[in-house]
Amino acid sequence: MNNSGDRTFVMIKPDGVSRGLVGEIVSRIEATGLRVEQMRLERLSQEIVEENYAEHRGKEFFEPTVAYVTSGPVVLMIVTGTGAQAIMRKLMGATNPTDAAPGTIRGDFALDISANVIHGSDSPESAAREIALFFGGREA
Ligand SMILES: Nc1nc2c(ncn2[C@@H]2O[C@H](COP(=O)(O)OP(=O)(O)OP(=O)(O)O)[C@@H](O)[C@H]2O)c(=O)[nH]1
Ligand SMILES: [Mg+2]
Repeated sequence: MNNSGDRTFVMIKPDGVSRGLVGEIVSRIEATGLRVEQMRLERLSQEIVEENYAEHRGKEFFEPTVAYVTSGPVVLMIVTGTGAQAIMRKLMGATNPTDAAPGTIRGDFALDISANVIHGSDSPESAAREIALFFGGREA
C-alpha cells in the first residue's frame, strides 16, 4: 500500500518562532523525506487554540497552555509523506523537555514544558481534525 499521501498537522510554537528556529525545524522535517505541503505564520485566536487542545479542557495546564500558544505568532504546517504523523512525533520528542532525548527537536531546543517549541498531532484521527481546523475542511 502506498501511504505517501499521509498528512499531519504541525505547529511551531511562539518560542520556536521568536528564537528563529523555523528554518532549523523545517530542515529537520525535510531531512526525513517528509514534505511541507502548506505553511503559514499567524497569531492564533484563543478560540481556535482551545479547540485544538479541547481534549485537555479542565486540566490544570489547559489555560496556561492556551495563553502560551496565543502569546505570539506561530507557524502552521501540513506535513506529508508515509507515516507523517508518527514520524513527526518521533522527531519532536517527549512533551516534557526534561524527558526529551537529545537529537529530538524538544530535546535539543526546549527547557520548559509550556515553551516546548513544537506541536504535532498525536494520532491520524487528530491529524485529520487539526488539518480541518487550521486549513479548512477541503484540506482534510
Ligand atoms: N505545565 C504543564 N503543561 C503541560 C502538561 N502536560 C502537557 N502540558 C502542555 O500542554 C501541551 C499539550 O499536552 P499534550 O497534548 O499532552 O502533549 P503533546 O501532545 O506532547 O504536546 P502538543 O503537541 O503541544 O499537543 C504540551 O505541549 C505542554 O505544553 C503538564 O503536566 N504540565
Ligand atoms: Mg498533544
